[in-house]
Amino acid sequence: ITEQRRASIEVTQEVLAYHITAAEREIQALQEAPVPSAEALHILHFHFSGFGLPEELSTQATVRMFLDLGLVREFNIDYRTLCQWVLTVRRGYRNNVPYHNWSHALSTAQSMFAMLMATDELQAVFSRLEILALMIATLNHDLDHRGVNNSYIERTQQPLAQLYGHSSLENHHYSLCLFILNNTGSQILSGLSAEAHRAVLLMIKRAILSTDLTVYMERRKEFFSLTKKSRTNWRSEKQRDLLRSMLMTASDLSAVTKPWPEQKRIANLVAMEFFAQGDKEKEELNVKPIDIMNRENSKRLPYMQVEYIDDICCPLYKALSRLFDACSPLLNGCKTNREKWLQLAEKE
Ligand code: 5BB
Ligand code: ZN
Repeated sequence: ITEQRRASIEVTQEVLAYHITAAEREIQALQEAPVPSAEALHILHFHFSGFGLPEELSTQATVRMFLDLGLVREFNIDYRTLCQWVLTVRRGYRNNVPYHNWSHALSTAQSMFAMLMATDELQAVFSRLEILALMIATLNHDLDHRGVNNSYIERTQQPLAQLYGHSSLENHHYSLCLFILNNTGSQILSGLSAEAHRAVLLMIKRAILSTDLTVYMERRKEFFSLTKKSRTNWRSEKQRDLLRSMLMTASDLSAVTKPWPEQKRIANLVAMEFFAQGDKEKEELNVKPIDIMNRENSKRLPYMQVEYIDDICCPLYKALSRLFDACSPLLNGCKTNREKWLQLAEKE
């Protein structure tokens, strides 16, 4: 072994040790920080926005949700383990993706939290274990998103597509979620019995896979008919599973329910991500991207949002509001934004 090689190994070890210490310090800082109340963090409101929230506060807000839902107590979650788990999940998102990043994950989890806290009925429908599954699922549901959709991954024959065949991304998000839960130091489920552990993982998997919009479009018919005919029986596991998946989508798409400035900001991030994929398709695949991903259509964004709201978002928030009156602010926000987009579309 040469002197030069030995020196290079030493440098590598130093760099590694530095990173381990930095991560360690961050865990410790979160563990020792007093966590602001839900009121102080504004996470009980449907119009919450994480925009401009420092990263430390975003992780503290996550810890606060687990505390206030009684999950830490109920499942004997070790506090330091929870801190490491949250920080690892945060790091599992890519900062260079405009929309599908940690901020979207936090926003999705917060929407779920706000719905659960706003309605005693929802808390009565679900067991603590189901609530634990929903919170873990929302926070993890887009882990390692690359800013391109399933269709792009399939068409470019990436390993992910070959691995799963369908819902490639969502399967990947779940697989990473499981990896973090099994990782030494972040095993927040270690206090559960083997049976509860198995049950919660299955619910998390089903919840994350249900965030594929094509799955939502398929399953929502049954949900809408349930809500219209008042045929709900929440003792049925099949119906609760359906409700959990609809709540996942309602949380996932909640940007559309936010006050107008936030909705406009988010829609622009979504457009940025769509157009970047369109650019790649032009360059790498030599194909004309579909309308929503084609930069040449950027003028039609307001019109596309109206369609998106009418076809995908509004029906869901309408159905949810029929079941749970406390969710109607989501529907109202959605309707207000529709009017704003329509005004813009008509100006064109
Ligand atoms: C949505 C379903 N998609 C398969 C085809 C396009 N449609 S859409 O026509 O309803 C549509 C939705 C068109 C344009 C859109 O945004 C233009 C900026 C949107 C849209 N989708 N607008 C949003 O504000 C948001 Br949030 C979303 C959801 C984006 C996440 C969906 C990512 C799925 C990747 C597979
Ligand atoms: Zn999402």
